[in-house]
Amino acid sequence: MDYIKQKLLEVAVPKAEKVRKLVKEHGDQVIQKVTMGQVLTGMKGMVGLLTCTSKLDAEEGIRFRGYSIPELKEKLPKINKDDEPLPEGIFYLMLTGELPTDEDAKYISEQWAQRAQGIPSHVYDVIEALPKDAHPMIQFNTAILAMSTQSQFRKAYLVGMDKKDYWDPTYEGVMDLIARLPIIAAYIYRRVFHNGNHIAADPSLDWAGNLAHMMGHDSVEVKRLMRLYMLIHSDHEGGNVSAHTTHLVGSALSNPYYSFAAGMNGLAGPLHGMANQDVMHWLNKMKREIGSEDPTEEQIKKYAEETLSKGRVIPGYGHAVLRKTDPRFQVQLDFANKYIPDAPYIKLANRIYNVVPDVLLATGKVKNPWPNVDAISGSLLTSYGITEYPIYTVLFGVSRSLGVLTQLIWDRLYSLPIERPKSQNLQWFLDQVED
Ligand code: CMX
Repeated sequence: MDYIKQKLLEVAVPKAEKVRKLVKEHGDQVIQKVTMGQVLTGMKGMVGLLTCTSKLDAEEGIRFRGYSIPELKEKLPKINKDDEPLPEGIFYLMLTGELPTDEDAKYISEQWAQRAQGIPSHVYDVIEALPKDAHPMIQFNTAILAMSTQSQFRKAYLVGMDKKDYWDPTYEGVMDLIARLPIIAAYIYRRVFHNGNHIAADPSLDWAGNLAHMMGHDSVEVKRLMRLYMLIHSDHEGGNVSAHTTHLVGSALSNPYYSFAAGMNGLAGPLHGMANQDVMHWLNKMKREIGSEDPTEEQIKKYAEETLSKGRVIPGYGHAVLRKTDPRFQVQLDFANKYIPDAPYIKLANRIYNVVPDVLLATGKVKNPWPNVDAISGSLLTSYGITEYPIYTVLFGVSRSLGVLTQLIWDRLYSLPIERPKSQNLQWFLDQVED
C-alpha cells in the first residue's frame, strides 16, 4: 500500500474508534443550546459538523491542523527559502495531521503529475460544447462532473465493498481529481481568453507552478504568487458553503467528483467565492463612475456609501464567522507590499481598506466590517498580469479542492452517516414563541 495511505490508516483507525465511542456512549449528551435566531439566520455558530483539517477562530482567523498561516510559511516545504510553501505540503498536513518533510511534498507532487495524465477526451469535448462566453465556473463544474465517468468509488461500490474501506477508493478519486484540476482550469482559461492556444503540462513542475505555466504565466514571480494563492484558499473549516456542500453531498456516498462539483456550485455564489471577481467589477466601476484611475479616500467613501444606499453589498468585506481582518487578506497585502507596493491596484486596495470598514460600521448592522480573502486576491492577480477576472473563482476552486476533498476522505475514515437535519414549517416556529 502507498505509504501515505498506510500512514493515514494508522492515524485514522484510533480516531474513528473514538468517534464510534462518542456516539455510542455519549450520544444523548446535550452539547449546545440552539437559538431561534441561529436556525433562522444561517445556523451561525451552531456546531453541526465534525471537521479536523482546519479551525476558524473569529478573532484570530484560520489555523490548519493547529498552524497559523505565518507558521505554515515558515514550516512547510518550499522550492527555495524565498518562495512560498508548496500546496502539496498543506495537503499532506491536512490529510495526515503531521508536517510534511521535503520528500513527502515531493512525493505528492510526483503523484499528482502522474495522475494528471489520464483525463478522458470526452471531458474536453464537453467543455468545447459549451459557448466560449459561458462563465468559466460553468465550464469548470461541468468538466468536474464529466470526469466522474472515471470514478473509482462507484466502480468499487458496485463490485461490493465493506463500509470501513470506503475511504480507499475515495482517496484514489480525490488524488486523481486534485491532480487534474489545474489542467482543466488552465484549459478553460486558454480556451476563453487566449484563443484556445493551449500549453502542455510540464510534469517536472510542482502543482501550482504547473498551473501558472499552463495558463501562460511562466515567470518565477507568478509561480510564487500561485503557490501562495493555492495555500491560503485551501480550507476554511467545515461549515462554509463549499466545504459543507461537498460534505453533505458526499454523505450520500456520492463519489468525490459529484461531491466536489456540488461544492463548486456553492463557491460560484457572489457571497462566497465569486466575490473575488465581484471586487474587481466593483472597483473598476467605481473608477469609471468617478472618472479617475486613482480615486481619493473621500471619493471611495462616497462610492461605498452609495453602494450601500442602493441595497448592495461591498464585495470582499464582511464575514459570517470572522470578526477581524482576515489573515488571508493580510498575508496577501504583505506579499503585495513587499514585492509590488507601487502597483496601482495595490495602492487602491490599501486605500479601500482605510475607508470601507468605517463605512460598514456606520450601518450599525454589519457584524464584521473587515476585509476577507477576496478583497485583494484579484488586485494581486491583475497586478501580476492575470487580468481576466472571470477565471478568479476557478482558481479559488482549484485551491479549495485541497481542503474539502481531504475532509471528504476523513468523513469516510470516520464512517460518518448520511446527513439529515430536521426541518420545520413556519407554524412550528411560531408555536415555540406564542402562548
Ligand atoms: N456589504 C454590505 N452589507 C453587508 C456586508 C457588506 N460587505 N456584509 C454584511 N452586510 C450586511 C448583510 O447583508 C446583512 O444585511 P441585512 O441585515 O440587511 O440582511 C447585515 O450586514 C448583517 O450581516 P452579517 O451578519 O454581518 O453577515 P452575514 O454572516 O450575513 O454575511 C457575508 C457574511 C460574507 C455573506 C457578507 O459579509 C457579505 O455579503 N460580504 C460581501 C460578499 C463577500 O465578500 N463574500 C465573500 C466571503 C468570503 C468567501 O467566502 O470567499
